[in-house]
Amino acid sequence: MIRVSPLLVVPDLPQPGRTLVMGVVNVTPDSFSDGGDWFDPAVATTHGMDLLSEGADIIDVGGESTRPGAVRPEVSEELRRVLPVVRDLAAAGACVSIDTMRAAVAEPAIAAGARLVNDVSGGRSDPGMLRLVADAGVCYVCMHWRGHSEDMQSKATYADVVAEVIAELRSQLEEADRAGIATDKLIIDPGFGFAKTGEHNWQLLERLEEFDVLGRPMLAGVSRKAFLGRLLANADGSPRPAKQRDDATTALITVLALRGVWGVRVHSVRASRDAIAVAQRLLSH
Ligand code: PMM
Repeated sequence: MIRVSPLLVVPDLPQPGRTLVMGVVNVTPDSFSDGGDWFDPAVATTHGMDLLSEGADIIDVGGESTRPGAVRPEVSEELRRVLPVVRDLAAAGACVSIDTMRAAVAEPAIAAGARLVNDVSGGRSDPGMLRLVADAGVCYVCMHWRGHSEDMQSKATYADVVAEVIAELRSQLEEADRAGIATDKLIIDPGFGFAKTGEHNWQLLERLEEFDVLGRPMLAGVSRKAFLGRLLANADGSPRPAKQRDDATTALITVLALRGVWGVRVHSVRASRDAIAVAQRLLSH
């Protein structure tokens, strides 16, 4: 049987008593799997409401693509994309997370109702981010990160990926602590696909329980990622297109839920909830 970590909880965020589901709303023209689908803020808000009705516990709103090679938008453009969506979803009662590396985006998003800052740089991109989160008193996803998308894959070199990601996350958590973020507001994320090859991602998944040493709940973002596309490659070697990776994503969500992961960040909410229900049933005895 798969080893199961205890299900940790984060005060101020939903506590459904199972792995929680964070539904992705990318208000971007260029995200790798759904770029352009929800680029209009009104369409993005409707999509967020649909994900809520499918059972999402948190809606993660982002306005910057982090696909390898992506060019960063201006701050004003990122704000234009995300703020109306955060405001309208929060006003409708959703628990909203803002996916940004910029304090200048996180601050107005928090004012508009976001309760969680999802910073894929884990405080390494914007020197003002950790202090802002500490002062606002909101929860914070601290993801393992080695650099911006344009050249992050050149940094995917490790002797032992699991040990190094844990060590680097530990120092990012220490910086968050020094900035004044309360420990119980911190969530870790190994950063699947960020400065990692497919093989690195599989090793992290195989040895996920080693992250228990950090003592914090884990969010995992594996949905539709390229390592699944390569696993499911066609006979000619071409990777499976992103939108046809949802079944494999769901299989992996079952494994993550059995391991007691705190939350999963996914595009397909209903399927993930079903996978988690299966895992919950197996874990209940
Ligand atoms: N991956 C993406 C964006 N944001 N946030 C967290 N915490 N973890 C992730 O793995 C993560 C993220 C990229 O995926 P997308 O383009 O489908 O949003």
